[in-house]
Amino acid sequence: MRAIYITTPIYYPNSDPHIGTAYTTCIADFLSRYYKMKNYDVFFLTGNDENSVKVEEAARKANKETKEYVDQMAILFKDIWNKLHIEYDKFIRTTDEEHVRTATYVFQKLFEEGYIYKSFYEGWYCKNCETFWPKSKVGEDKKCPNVECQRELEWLKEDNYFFKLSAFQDRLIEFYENNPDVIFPKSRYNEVLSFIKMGLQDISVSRKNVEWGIKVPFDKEYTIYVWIDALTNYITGIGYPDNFKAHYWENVHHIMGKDIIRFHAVIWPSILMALKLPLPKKIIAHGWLITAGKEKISKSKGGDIFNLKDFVFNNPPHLIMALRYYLLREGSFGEDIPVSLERFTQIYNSELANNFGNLVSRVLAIIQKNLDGQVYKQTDISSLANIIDSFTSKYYNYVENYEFSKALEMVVEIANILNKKIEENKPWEINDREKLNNLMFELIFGIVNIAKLLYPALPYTSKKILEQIGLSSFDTNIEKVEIKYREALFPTIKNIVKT
Ligand code: ME8
Repeated sequence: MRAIYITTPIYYPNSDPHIGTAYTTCIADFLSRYYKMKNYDVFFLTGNDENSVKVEEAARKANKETKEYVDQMAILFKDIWNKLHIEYDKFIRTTDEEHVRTATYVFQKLFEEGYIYKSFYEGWYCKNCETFWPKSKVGEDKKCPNVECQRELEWLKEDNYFFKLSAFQDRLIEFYENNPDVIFPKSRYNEVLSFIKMGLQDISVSRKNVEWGIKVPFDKEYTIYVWIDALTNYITGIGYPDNFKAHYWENVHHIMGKDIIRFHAVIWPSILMALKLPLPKKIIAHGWLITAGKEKISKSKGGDIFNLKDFVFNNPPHLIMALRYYLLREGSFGEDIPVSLERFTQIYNSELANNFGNLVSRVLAIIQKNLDGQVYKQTDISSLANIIDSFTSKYYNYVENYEFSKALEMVVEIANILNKKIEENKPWEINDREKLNNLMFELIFGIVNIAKLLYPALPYTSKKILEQIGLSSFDTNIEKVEIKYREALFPTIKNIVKT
């Protein structure tokens, strides 16, 4: 059985997850369920990045002990992911004992191998972003170059531990030139490669006199820089070093927003080379969800019109499925995607309610009413099966190229074909029971295929479809179906959904 390891970034719990965080997590869940459906041995990791100064600050603002605060936030994140039907295999927290052990081990090992050394650091530092900025990026105003932040930078002067990033420049260039498909999309690949070719500087990997964080094992005055700690989560998650599940590591797919591609495509592979571990198979960077005014939706600037937390706690599962569908169906993966409640409602009504929902409801109603709730396979259905097969292989191709919207369009196409079949054959006018059975069986066969292909995006809906027709698996080799009950999958919504 082929294995695959899928990761999301670990999120800073300095505020509630929002629609942008949900976007990455839904994509990872889609891929994870897709590969499970294709019988891969999947391990899906998500979690929280807790050892950050901004998390400590958020706890202070909330008048809580940092530990108490991160514990509560971890519960909230898990609750929200559960509501969104995110089926992760492990939720990692960087305060977990096993992670502290791994991060410490990694730092020690890099030091022993000569990749970490102590030196004097002087330069611009943003406390909020925990980022060291090169002089070339810093303007006259000495504000953080991150447009979302723009806080005052501080001139940091301290002895620090450095990681020899510069030593990996040539090896990274060679790796990416030989493996141009590791980074998706191509535009990010080009960006990363030209960044490396401009020359890599060694980076500071510790902070002095910062209390909250993992201590440098051989010098307790220092904590390990949050990004080194955070990136290490991907190997802690699968047991490194003592119980390392290397078969997952061989095929790891890291998914993230474009904002953090350089950490993942430059620093992380260098650390892996230093540890003599294989490099990631895929580094997949999506675009940002943006507001109507084209601003990135973010914790600091807001803009989450869905208000994720309220949305998932106050809406029924079919609307939560609709949110997943909307995120996967809208825009083009890799590009920025404007988010609007109008588009959500439009997609909901046209594709979920009027296409899939209506199809299932009509077919089940006719079978219940005119065929005593049962249909049997009596004729050859290979002509429809072939059409569906061809859409299915396109769907597989699209998913494996991260073209989620086009993949879902293939399912819409199958539903269109089935709906058209109903309109053309007018089953409500067919009196011949056998003829009606054969038509309805074909439609049911199509619906089972739709349920299967919708599963990665809409797991709840997909199971509801199977339940209603009394099946327990997506095996499309069916001989007989008996309708168990009928319930609208997506009742039409008239206005923009308000929570
Ligand atoms: O960066 N659109 O955590 P973070 C799409 N802890 N995705 C968005 C988004 C938006 N508007 N806003 C956020 C960190 N995201 C580090 C990561 S990993 C070793 C450490 C998503 O809480 C997107 O995946 O700031 C982005 O990369 C991530 O949230 C940043 O989350």
